[in-house]
Amino acid sequence: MSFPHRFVGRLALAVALAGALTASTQAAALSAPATETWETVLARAEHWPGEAELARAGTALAIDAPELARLGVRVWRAPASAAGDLLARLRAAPGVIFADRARRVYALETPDDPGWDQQYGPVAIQAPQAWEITTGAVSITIAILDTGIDLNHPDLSAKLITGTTFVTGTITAQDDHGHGTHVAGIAAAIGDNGAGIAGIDWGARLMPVKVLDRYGQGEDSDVAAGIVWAADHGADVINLSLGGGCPSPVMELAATYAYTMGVTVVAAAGNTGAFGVLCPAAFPTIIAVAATDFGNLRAGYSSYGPEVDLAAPGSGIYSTLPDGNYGTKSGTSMAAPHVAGAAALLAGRPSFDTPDAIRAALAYTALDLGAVCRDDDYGAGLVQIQAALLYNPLAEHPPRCFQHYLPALSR
Ligand SMILES: [Ca+2]
Ligand SMILES: [Ca+2]
Repeated sequence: MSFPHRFVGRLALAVALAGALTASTQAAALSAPATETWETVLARAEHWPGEAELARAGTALAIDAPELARLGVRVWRAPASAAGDLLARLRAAPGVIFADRARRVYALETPDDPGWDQQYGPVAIQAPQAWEITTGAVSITIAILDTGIDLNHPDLSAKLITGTTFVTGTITAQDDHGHGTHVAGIAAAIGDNGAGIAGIDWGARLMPVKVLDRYGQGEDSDVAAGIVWAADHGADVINLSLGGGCPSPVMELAATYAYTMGVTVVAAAGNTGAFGVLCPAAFPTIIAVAATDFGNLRAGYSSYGPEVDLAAPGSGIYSTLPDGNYGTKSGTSMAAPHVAGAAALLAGRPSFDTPDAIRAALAYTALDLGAVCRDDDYGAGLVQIQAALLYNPLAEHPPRCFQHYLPALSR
C-alpha cells in the first residue's frame, strides 16, 4: 500500500486535524483493528459537508496532503469497512464534485527481451542528428515520477537535483526497484562520457520523485501529489511511465495543473495490448506514447486508441539499472522517456516555450507509420527529434495529412 512517508511523519498533525473534524473520528481511527486494510479516499468539493455529517461516516482519518490541497482535493484514510460509508456520505453531500477511492497505478514495463540490439531507440528517433543541433540545456529539468532513481549511478548522479518521495517507509527517492532508474537513463543518461549509455537529453537535470513502491506499484493520489510537487519545484518536463484504470479525477486535475504551469507531461499509453489507453496517458493535457519495436512496428503489448499521441521505441531498450548496472527492459514505460527526452531538448530552445509548441513540433514532424496519417496505433507517428527541432512554432504550417482529402478529389 503506497502512502507518503511524509504523511506518516505528520501523523500527529493529521490526528489533530481529524480531531478538528470530530473527536470521535480520531478515537475510532486509532482503535481500528491493525489487521484491517486501510483505503485512501479522495474528494473535491465546491463547498464541504459539515464536520458532523462526515463524522457519522465513522473511522476516517483526515490526511494533511498539501499538494492535493492545491488541487482542491481532500484526503482521508479509512479502514476498508468504513471507506464505503464515507464515500456514500461524500457523494450524497451537495457541493461535492467527486469522491472516490484512490486507484492503483503500475509501472508499465514488460518482461525484457535481451536478444534485441542495444540502444536502437535513439537512432530510430533521430537523436544523433538532433545532437548536431543541441545535446540539451542544464536549465531544463525532467521529473521522473517512478520508483525513484539510483542516486549514485555514474551515468546519472551528476545530473540529479533534489527530489522527494511519496512512498511509505522511504525517506529518499532512491530506487528500490529498478524501473525508475531505467526510465531516467533513457531520457537523460550522460552522453559522450565514455561510459554506459547515452540518454536523449545530455544536458537536462533529472528530478527523482518516488511515487511507486519497491514492487512498482502505487496509488493515483500519490502520482497526483508528485505531479503537483514537480511542477511547483521547477520541472519543465514530467515523465509518467506508469498507469492504471480510468477515470482518475485526481490525476487529471494534477495533469491540468502542470499543463497550466507550462510543464510538458508525457505518459506511457499502457501495456494491455488492447484498445483503451490507460490513465494518466489518456488525459488531453498529457502526451500519450505508444511503443514500437526494432522494426518500427507497434509492439504487441502497446495499448492503442484515439488518445495515443506519438510512438517511440519501447521493446528491448538498453538503459541504466541500480548499482551502476545496465540492462534491457520493454514496455510503453520505455517509450515515454524517449519522448520526454525529446521534449526536454525542445524545451531548451527559446521558441519551444509552451507544452503546446512542444507537442505541435513533435506531432507535425513525426514519421507517419501504420495507416496513413494519425491512427490509433501510432498517433501522429514515430518521434523524429531533428525534424522537431527544425520546426518553427510561429510559422504557418500546411495540413500535414492532406492525404485525407485525396480520395475525395479523385472521385
Ligand atoms: Ca553515458
Ligand atoms: Ca499513421
